[in-house]
Amino acid sequence: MTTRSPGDLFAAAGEGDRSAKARLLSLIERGGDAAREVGRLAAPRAGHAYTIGLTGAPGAGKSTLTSALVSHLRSLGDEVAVLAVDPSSPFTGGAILGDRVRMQDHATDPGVFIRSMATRGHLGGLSLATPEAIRVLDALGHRWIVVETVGVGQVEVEVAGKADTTVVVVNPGWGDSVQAAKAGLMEVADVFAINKADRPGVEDTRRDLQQMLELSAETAGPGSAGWDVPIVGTVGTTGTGIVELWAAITAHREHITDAGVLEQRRRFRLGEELREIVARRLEHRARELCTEERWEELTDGVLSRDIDPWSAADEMLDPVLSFTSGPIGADQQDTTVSATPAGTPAR
Ligand SMILES: Nc1nc2c(ncn2[C@@H]2O[C@H](COP(=O)(O)OP(=O)(O)OP(=O)(O)O)[C@@H](O)[C@H]2O)c(=O)[nH]1
Ligand SMILES: [Mg+2]
Repeated sequence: MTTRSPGDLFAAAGEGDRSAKARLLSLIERGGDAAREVGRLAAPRAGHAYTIGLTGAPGAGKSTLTSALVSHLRSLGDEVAVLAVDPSSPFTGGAILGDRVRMQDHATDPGVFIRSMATRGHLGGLSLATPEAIRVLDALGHRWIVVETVGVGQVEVEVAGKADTTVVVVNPGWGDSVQAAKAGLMEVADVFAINKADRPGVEDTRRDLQQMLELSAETAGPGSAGWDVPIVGTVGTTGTGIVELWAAITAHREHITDAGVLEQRRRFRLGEELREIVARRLEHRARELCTEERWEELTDGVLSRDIDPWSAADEMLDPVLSFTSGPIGADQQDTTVSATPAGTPAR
């Protein structure tokens, strides 16, 4: 395999080379210096895409619904990228089998880009790789990016909640909405899809969701102000309800755009991402500078109560922190650097 630099890959992908695009996402998946280089190239070009997250229990019909949404968007003449985040499977270097089957209809459509992503072993994992992959797709000109994540596990739900509009997919039947609530999906839902609405129990599920939404509205955070979460019945396999689902998504988009919530959400998300990068890099550096034996010794010390966790952490961090040269930013107002490189249009 020829090794092209991230810069070359970006140029090629920008001209429609799909293998270059796939390669960029592989670099993100793998992490490390190359991923960082890709991230640096993507950031100034990104900021124009709208992300739609689909999440829910395994088998709820997320991929089927995604495929139906893609068909709908294509019928409107729009292009779309799909990122299927798969936390459990090992590296696949492309589509996982189930999605390949369900997304088959779109496989040869140049207006659709589909990619599965697994991040086992990646430092920072899903929570850092997903926004990075989205930024790459955004930088390459995709305006609609659909992200499918399975809604189990704290990290997965967090990732799911980071889309601009998050659709939570449930199924009819007793208990499914309760499961969704337990998984923390009530908090991230901007739209509910009761998929498999060809089965009985849709109205019961709608009522359950409605009740839970009313309860959680009392504790809802800012971002949700004035938005009544719509509940749409869908049959992913036939496309029934897809027009309504898309209408609910675009209504939410308009609502948060008009209310200024979109910018607020994006800033919050970036703040979280930055915090995570700083934490990961600190840990990484601390592990480089503190010997493995000392790290283990301190861990044993905490176990035997010879040292408390805070003092142990201080010692682990000491070689990192002793390099600091004083507070950053406090006395540097005059030298503030613009975050926008020359030649990049303001967003
Ligand atoms: N009856 C019925 N079956 C559906 C519907 N939507 C999806 N299915 C079926 O449900 C099964 C799971 O669908 P997927 O789209 O793979 O579900 P998923 O949520 O992406 O699953 P994972 O990615 O494995 O978590 C498939 O056999 C689909 O054909 C629907 O509206 N009605
Ligand atoms: Mg799926």
